[in-house]
Amino acid sequence: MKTVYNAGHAAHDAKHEFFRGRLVPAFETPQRAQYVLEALQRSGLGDIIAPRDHGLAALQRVHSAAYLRFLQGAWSEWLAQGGEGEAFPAVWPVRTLRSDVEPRNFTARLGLYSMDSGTPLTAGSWQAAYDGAQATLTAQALVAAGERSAYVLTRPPGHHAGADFFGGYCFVNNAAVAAQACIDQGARRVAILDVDYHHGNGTQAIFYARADVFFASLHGDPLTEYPFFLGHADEEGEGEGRGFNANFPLAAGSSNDAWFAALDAALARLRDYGPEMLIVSLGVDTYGGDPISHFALDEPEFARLGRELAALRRPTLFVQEGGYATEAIGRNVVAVLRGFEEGA
Ligand code: SP5
Ligand code: ZN
Repeated sequence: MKTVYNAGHAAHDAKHEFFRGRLVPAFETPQRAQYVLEALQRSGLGDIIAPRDHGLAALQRVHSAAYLRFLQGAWSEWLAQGGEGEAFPAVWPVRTLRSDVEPRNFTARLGLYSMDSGTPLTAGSWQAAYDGAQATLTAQALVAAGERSAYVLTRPPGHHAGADFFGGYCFVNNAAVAAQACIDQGARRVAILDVDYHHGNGTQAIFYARADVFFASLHGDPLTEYPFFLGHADEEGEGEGRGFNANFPLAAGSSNDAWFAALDAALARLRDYGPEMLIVSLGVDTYGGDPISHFALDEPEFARLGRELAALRRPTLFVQEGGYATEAIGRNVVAVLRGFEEGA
């Protein structure tokens, strides 16, 4: 399996995030990708190649023009209004406030285009996220051209980013960009399976009213786990998309047996759907040792995940999402990809 590596990822290097009233060291760090890269190099899994630039148009297919303009200019605006350090949102248009009028004030726009205060925007955030989407499009093209599978090694991750907001460490929704690229190349059915610990609220929202992209997600129950405000089992899609969204929330602390039972249920839905391509939002924050998550997967379970995904027999694109146990993330990702190759 080839890896497309976004070597520009380290341009996004947030040092801190807000947590319980303090700035704590960021969990989503450049070291994460570095460790995965080293594990891949040791694994002999396949070539590690550079992205080709496919341009901005594919991002505009899933994100609003206003949001992308905001991201591109955000850092210079932040500096211009006296921002020091990393840009943290501080005010949001919640219920009863208007989000249909874009304020001129930068702090207001930072809130309008975000969902949490845990995702600092830095000097290189846009460039790293843009490069990550290009890496994803490069890998999507490989699979569309007949490769059995490909893996995108990138950060920041993408699945919390919606059409017009960032959050959950995510800025550009790579999995959504790839799915839309498949559709724009003529696919009629694409599936996204999100196995990150956190519900992929951005991806779900982007495709919620559509039948051409099936979104299925296994995740910590939003009653207690981030992103809290989406990811319940009764979210089944709307309009033409009704029946094409499937959530499998699991209580924090769930066993591996419970997790694989949910995986089997999700895979059954995807098998019935019959997608032309499978896109896997591959977060490995389901690892038992993850510092911000509460499932119990370990190397053998990650290998089993890979084998079960291969059994779907679909061209498969893996896109890196979360995973914060830095020293274990490489081993866990390699276990999934190796398991897939064994099963393929
Ligand atoms: C892509 C992805 O996995 N995003 C996850 C975003 C989670 N943001 C909330 C993190 C809360 C940090 N909790 C710290 C617990 C320290 N014991
Ligand atoms: Zn996550």
